[in-house]
Amino acid sequence: MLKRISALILAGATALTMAGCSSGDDGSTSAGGSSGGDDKLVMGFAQVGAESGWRTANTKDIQESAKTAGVELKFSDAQQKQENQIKAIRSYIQQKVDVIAFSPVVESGWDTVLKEAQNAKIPVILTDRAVDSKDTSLYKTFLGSDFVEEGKKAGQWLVDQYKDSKDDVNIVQLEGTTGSAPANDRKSGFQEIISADPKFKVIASQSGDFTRAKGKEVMEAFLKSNPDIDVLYAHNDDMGLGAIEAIEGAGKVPGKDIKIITVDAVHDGMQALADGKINYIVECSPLLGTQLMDLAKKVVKGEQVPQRVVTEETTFTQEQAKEALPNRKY
Ligand code: GYE
Repeated sequence: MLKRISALILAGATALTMAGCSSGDDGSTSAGGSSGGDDKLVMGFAQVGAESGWRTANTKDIQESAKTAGVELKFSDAQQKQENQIKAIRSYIQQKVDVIAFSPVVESGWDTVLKEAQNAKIPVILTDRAVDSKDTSLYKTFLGSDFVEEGKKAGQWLVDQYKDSKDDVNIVQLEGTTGSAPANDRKSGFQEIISADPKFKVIASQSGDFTRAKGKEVMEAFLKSNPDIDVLYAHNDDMGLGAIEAIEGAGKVPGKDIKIITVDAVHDGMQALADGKINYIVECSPLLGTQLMDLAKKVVKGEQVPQRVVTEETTFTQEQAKEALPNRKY
């Protein structure tokens, strides 16, 4: 208990440092609450932000899983800015947490801060998104989806849909955050599959930063400059949902005049799929919390863990979405 109180004081003292790297109130919070927490494992988690339904579900799951696992969680929200995440990680190093987990907003530029964590002997777990550091000893493991595979699944659905058509298929793409692993990989996986047939043409592709507002804005611009769009591929549900508003605003019918493929399968996306406004969703599960807590405990004990833990996920058609919706957790 004493240790817990002093940890709280320490958290309070470092809140000042944290204030510079987050929106303020969510700079550093503690979850946990199980009794007898003398030797409680302390995790510092540097989240990307709150840009999408996926992220909200992921944050909730991590916070709940920490509680269940008796892990004290220090949580920060970087508002999609790498410099904020770096500050949060440095603050966790100063606080001497037992383990640092984070979901890197972009892939590049992490070597220095990861080296600092390594020098301080604090193990790091990558959650959800990858880094492109050559030195893989800078982190213990990477838990998350295979984004290239997700892009391939999206491409394969399209190839199957248009297998009997000889006409060109004009595709517009709403990319995720520039430089992020899911944007890079979902784009390349998709491209790899559709490039087998030259009738598939990506006529416009731009970042919508994984948000609904940006998805809408960019889709409006696409619609203005391209009168003949057959397909929208959005790297997440939120951008797809924003784009649906733009399509309806332009007097077209989403899901019919323009076929829509998205990634994630969060509740609002699944609802739009069941309603016929989206045609296909590739699932990306945000429920990483339980596995993350297990890995953290092992890593802190010095046990061996696999270098890569890939999340299991599926795909949904409109019919499958209707069936799955009532039991969907997020
Ligand atoms: O698909 C998107 C979110 O990194 C897998 O980030 C995650 C992505 C997710 O903003 O909705």
